[in-house]
Amino acid sequence: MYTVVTRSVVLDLCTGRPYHLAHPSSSGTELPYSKQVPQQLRELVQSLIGEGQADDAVAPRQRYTYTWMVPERAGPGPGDPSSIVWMYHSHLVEARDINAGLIGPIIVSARGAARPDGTPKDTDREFITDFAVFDETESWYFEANARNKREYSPGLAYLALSGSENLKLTDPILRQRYLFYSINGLIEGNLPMLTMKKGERVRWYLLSNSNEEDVHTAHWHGQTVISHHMRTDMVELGPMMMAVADMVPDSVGTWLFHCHVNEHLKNGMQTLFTVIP
Ligand SMILES: [Cu+2]
Repeated sequence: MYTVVTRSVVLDLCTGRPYHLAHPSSSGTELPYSKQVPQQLRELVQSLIGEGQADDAVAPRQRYTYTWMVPERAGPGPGDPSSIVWMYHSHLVEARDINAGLIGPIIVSARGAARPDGTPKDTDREFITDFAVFDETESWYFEANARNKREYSPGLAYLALSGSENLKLTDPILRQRYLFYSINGLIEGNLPMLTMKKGERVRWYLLSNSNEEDVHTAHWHGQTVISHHMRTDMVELGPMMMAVADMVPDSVGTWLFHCHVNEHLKNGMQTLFTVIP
């Protein structure tokens, strides 16, 4: 009785590195896809990370459309809302790929529950928010930027040349300077205003990233939601978690939406949303 549709995501690599996309589970069986790669790329990936994921990769400056098959078991379960969220991300070297920014959502609606454009019929508006502590010292681009003396101090460039993965162990204070407490990659309320009308059926899809600091409590001011069959204004997210929350906003105004972990809020994991009459 649930959705069997095909969703696709285009990976258009403008970087000098190979990546691939996959579902968060190690097996990828919840949202399977199939892909074959050319021999030359297979050899490149094998040289980087071994045999296991060679077929998943996309070569630098190549474009590939991943198509996921969506079996019934990947659709909303009994008692779920009419649509749920999965996550895709690169995992050639998972921590570094994700901290370079390759992560995103896939929304699956129940069979018959979606409009032609894929949006669920029983909602008026959807928002996707990724609560992420990006660790720039884990990004592939940290060393490159340091080498080019862009954005970083000469001292940091020297450290980066010795291997950025060591920073976490050798200089946690320095690493802390390059943690970004973001929502959808933006900090300190720089997300474009999330705007909705009073009385609309608003569905929120929430994600989190995978660093050890990615333990979040998403909190809406001024409204309540239903999530996990509970009336609340908070949704708990552990590393790489996904959640859905339904809101019918009833308080007109501009409100704060933020992580309630003090250190995260203080460092910018907050944004605004507006409810118009
Ligand atoms: Cu948080």
